[in-house]
Amino acid sequence: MRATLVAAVFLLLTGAASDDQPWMLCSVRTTSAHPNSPARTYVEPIAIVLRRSRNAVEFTKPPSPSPGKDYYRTGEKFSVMRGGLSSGTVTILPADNNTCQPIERLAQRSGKPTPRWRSADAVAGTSVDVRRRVSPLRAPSAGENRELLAVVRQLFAIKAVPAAVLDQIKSENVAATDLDGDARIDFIGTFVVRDSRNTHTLFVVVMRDRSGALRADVIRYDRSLNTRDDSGAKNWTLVDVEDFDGDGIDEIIVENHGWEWGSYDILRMKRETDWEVVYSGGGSGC
Ligand SMILES: [Ca+2]
Ligand SMILES: [Ca+2]
Repeated sequence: MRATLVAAVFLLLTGAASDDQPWMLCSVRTTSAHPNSPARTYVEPIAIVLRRSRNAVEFTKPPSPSPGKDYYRTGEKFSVMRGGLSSGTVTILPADNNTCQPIERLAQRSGKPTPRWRSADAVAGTSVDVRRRVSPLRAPSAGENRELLAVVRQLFAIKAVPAAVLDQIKSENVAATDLDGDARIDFIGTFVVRDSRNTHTLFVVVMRDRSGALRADVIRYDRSLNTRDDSGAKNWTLVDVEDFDGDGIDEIIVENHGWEWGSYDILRMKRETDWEVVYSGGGSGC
C-alpha cells in the first residue's frame, strides 16, 4: 500500500494532477531582501494530500527523497494559495548548493509575499485542491489587536510571566479570518515576550464565540532561557489556513520551529472548541 502510494506520488510529480490522485502540498517561504542578498523564495513539502471522498482527505508524510527521485523538476510551476485564494505561482529553479536540498528548493515567486511574515506564508502544489473562500486572511484591525492582546496577556499571566513585561508582548504572523464559517472573525498568531531570565512564546487560535467573547481554543507555549542558546527552545508560526476537505471549516497549517529542525502540523476542528492535530510531518530538518 505504502509502496503504491510512493509510486503514485512520484508519478504525480512528473505528470498532471487529477482530483482523485494524491498531490504534494508544499510551503512557500520568501526571505526579506538585504543590501547584500536579494529576497529568495523556497518551497518544501508539507504532506501528500489524498481525497478520500467528497468531505474527507488524508494527509500522509512525503516519501524520503532518494537518488534519481526528486520532488521537483526545474521549471515546473506550482499554484500558490493563501486562505483559499490564488496568490500567484512558484517556478522551481535549478538546484543550488543549499544544504537542505533536495527537500527544500529555490523557486521564483510571482505574486506578493505577505508583509512582515516570519517563515512560510502560503502553500503551493501542482493543482491545489481546496475549497475556494471569499474572506481572505488579513491583519487584525487596531481594535481587534487590542482585544486579542488582552487574551494573550491573560494566557501569559497564567504561565507566570512577570506582570512587568506584559506591555512588551511582540506579535508575529497574526491573521484574522472566519475559520468556522459562522460569520464571526477568528484569530491565529504567535506572541513573544522576554523577561530578565526567559523568552516566552505562545501560539494561539482564538475564536469569537456566540456571545461575542474571545475564546482560546489552541494554546501552545514554550519557555526558554535567554542566557544561552537553548537547544530545547521551540516556537510555532501560522503558515496558512485552507479548507482541504470542503466542510466549510478551515484546517490550520502550523510550522514547528526547533533547534535546527522544522516540521508542520495540520489542525482540524473535531467539534466546537476542540482542534485535533490530524497530521504531523514534512519540513527539512535543517
Ligand atoms: Ca468564526
Ligand atoms: Ca475543512
